[in-house]
Amino acid sequence: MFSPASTAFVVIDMQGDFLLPGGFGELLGNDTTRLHRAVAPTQRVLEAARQHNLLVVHTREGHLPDLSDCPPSKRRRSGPPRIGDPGPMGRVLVRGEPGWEIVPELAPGPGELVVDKPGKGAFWQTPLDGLLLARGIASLVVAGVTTDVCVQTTVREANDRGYECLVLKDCTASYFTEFHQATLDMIVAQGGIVGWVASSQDLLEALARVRVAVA
Ligand code: TIU
Repeated sequence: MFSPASTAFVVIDMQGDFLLPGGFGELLGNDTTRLHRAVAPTQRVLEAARQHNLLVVHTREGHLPDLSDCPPSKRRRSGPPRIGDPGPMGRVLVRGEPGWEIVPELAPGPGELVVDKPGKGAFWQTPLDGLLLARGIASLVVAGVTTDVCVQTTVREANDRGYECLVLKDCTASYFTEFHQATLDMIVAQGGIVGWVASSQDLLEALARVRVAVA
């Protein structure tokens, strides 16, 4: 049971480096249109989350300009171009560079949390767990990219910390269609071993019912 007061909407890494032409993802040979299709549904849920006063959390994957928070193993396996190398959108996955910014359609609003993370998971070396606990959050509705990398890692981290997670299938996306579906299947397998999956429409309808119930 997800109650709006104890639910956060978590939007993972909706950054130019993953979503836009000229970003890291495309430089690695990926088709960014596969990811960009998650932006419009996520925008609709973001608007609804704001209307219903859900806590909204945005995450950004990125590294310090001196790359001191980037394990050499991660950098070695990150390209070419590698993390920190120059590209059309600035240095790849470096904090403060144009490609690291969240895309304008999903820009964080006033009062929303923005969590910078050096890893794939949003809990590793970030204050996220403490921020959620301090606000009484027990459930996460999750959007973002990519389903099989940062979304999956974050949801597994959250599950181990006791959060109920609902992943929105049309608000997440992968460069690999089959990995997107496989990740969603893995999450709900064995009675929800990692969490739950629904469409953004399911969530919007549920939120509308809550509003009727409290009106
Ligand atoms: N945010 C995220 O998923 N980072 C990645 O590196 N994803 C890839 O799919 N490469």
